[in-house]
Amino acid sequence: MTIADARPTAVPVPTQSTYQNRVADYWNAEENPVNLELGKIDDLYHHHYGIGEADRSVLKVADPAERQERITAELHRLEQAQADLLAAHLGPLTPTDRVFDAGCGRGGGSVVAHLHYDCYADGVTLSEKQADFAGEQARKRHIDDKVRYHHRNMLDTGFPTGAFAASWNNESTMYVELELLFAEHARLLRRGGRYVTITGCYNDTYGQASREVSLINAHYICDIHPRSEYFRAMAHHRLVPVHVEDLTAAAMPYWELRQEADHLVTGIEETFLNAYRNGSFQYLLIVADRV
Ligand code: SAH
Ligand code: GPP
Ligand code: MG
Repeated sequence: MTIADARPTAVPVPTQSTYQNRVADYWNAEENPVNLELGKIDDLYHHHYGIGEADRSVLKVADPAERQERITAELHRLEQAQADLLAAHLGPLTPTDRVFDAGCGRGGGSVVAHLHYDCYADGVTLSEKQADFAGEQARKRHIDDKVRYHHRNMLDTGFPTGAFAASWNNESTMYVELELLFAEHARLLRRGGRYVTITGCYNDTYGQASREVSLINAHYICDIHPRSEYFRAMAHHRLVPVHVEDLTAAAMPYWELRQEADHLVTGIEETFLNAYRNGSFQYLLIVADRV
């Protein structure tokens, strides 16, 4: 047989990869109190971590029920601060502008952006359950004319080219190949549009991914990228950084408080703290212009 005869067997390419199916299963099943109890406070449901100094006096509240409630509220305040920081970097925007929330979770980030700018927002998630939940939240707030959620792949959204004034990934870049991700953001953003990400990356200064980074990957079924890959892939896709901030120190108080929240811990807290402390992992904000 010659090479010319060796025809490949025709295997149909699935529209969603095996990996993406598994990610969707995770988010369809996810019901951690650390996410639902915090979200219930003001119906802003986040799937990201928090930043800023924590008020640790909540740990000293004598009544156990009140203590739990105060810790929950404090963690939510820190997560909200992270969402507000990201939203602040999207602007300025006008009420006719449209923004894209890539990997939107239960939808909190799009609501926050809408509250900041009164803009249109489109959130996409691989989880049908999350998209339904987020859509219901928008209906309850009577903002469903401007804030919409879609069960879609952020790498292949089907949205019109150049239609978006801003877009972001809040802790969702570690589920995709960055070259494919930034190609889609660059396509969707108009020239002069703004891209923002807050994400965890591994620190190339310390070589390859540490054991802690691997544990985090296994816990969430994700694949944390090295810091260098962000800038390389952005440069390939006309995304030029205007602001980069290492949020690692600002992220630690959240984890230190969460570690002591017996009613909310998931078991990953110590790993995050070790990863930050040993320098192998960083919490990063990147703001870029679509040129
Ligand atoms: N940005 C949100 C949620 C982060 S959790 C927040 O800050 O609250 C990660 C999210 O990424 C999940 O909703 C998951 O469904 C989504 N996700 C992962 N891979 C995706 C893909 N390829 N397309 C769309 N969403 C994806
Ligand atoms: C989502 O938060 C977690 C991720 C998107 C994956 C990992 C993020 C990194 C920065 C590495 P969550 O709020 O659903 O997580 P938890 O249930 O632990 O609060
Ligand atoms: Mg959470």
